[in-house]
Amino acid sequence: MTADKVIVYSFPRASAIPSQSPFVLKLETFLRMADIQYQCDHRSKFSKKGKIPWIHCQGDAVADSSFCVEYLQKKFNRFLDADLSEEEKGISRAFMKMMEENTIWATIVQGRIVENFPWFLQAIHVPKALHFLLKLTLRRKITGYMWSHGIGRHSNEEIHSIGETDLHACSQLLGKKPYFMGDQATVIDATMFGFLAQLLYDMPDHHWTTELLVNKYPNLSQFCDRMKNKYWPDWDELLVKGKGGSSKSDGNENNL
Ligand SMILES: N[C@@H](CCC(=O)N[C@@H](CS)C(=O)NCC(=O)O)C(=O)O
Repeated sequence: MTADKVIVYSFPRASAIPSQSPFVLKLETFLRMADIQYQCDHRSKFSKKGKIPWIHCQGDAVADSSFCVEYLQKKFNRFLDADLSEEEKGISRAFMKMMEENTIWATIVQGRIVENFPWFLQAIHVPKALHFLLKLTLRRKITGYMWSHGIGRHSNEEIHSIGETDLHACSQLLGKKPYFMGDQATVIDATMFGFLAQLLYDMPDHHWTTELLVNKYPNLSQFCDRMKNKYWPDWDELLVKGKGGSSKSDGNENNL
């Protein structure tokens, strides 16, 4: 790996989407939008805070995707939100945090881990022999997070309605615009893509969230396709074919 490149620590690539972590997909999308060179380390190395993603850049280690985006904007002088008004910045902030702290649990985590754990294990290519163990460890840990958050205390129907209400709000905010804040892509678009793309491209078959995006909120699915085509021309090449995610590093991914 080259020392002057940003290194993104992440999970192995997956077969339906370059990263099944919405936070990694958000960060990589931001790097591509800002035209910053980066390389991924897919060995599932967690940050000191115990989370993925995190980055190394010119001797600095930065953990948390939002702190990474903040740091990178300053470091490379690429302020994607520079033309937004203070009101637009406030709206962006609120929607990004809704997605990262609320919608994620009601849609991605509920849909993959709580309701379809066997599908999830298959999607991350875990051998069958380990399924029971992971149900006792990983699934239990994540349902514990949901309990502590509070959302895990609701019924499945209530959780779905929270997710749908959030997605409705996203669809309303986007409206007919190409990007969430207008004609130019800004930081909120990286975040929205990181999360909505999970729902559109990598959920169990006919999942209610995918159906919502395709049938009820087509502006959101068109947004995902637009972002994917513009910033991820190498999307298909990065997908893992066959068994097992790629654990090698891949570089120059943002050479568009
Ligand atoms: N706020 C963090 C959230 C990152 C996050 O939750 N990552 C998950 C993977 S998608 C993780 O590392 N989970 C491990 C754990 O919570 O134990 C960010 O924006 O980077």
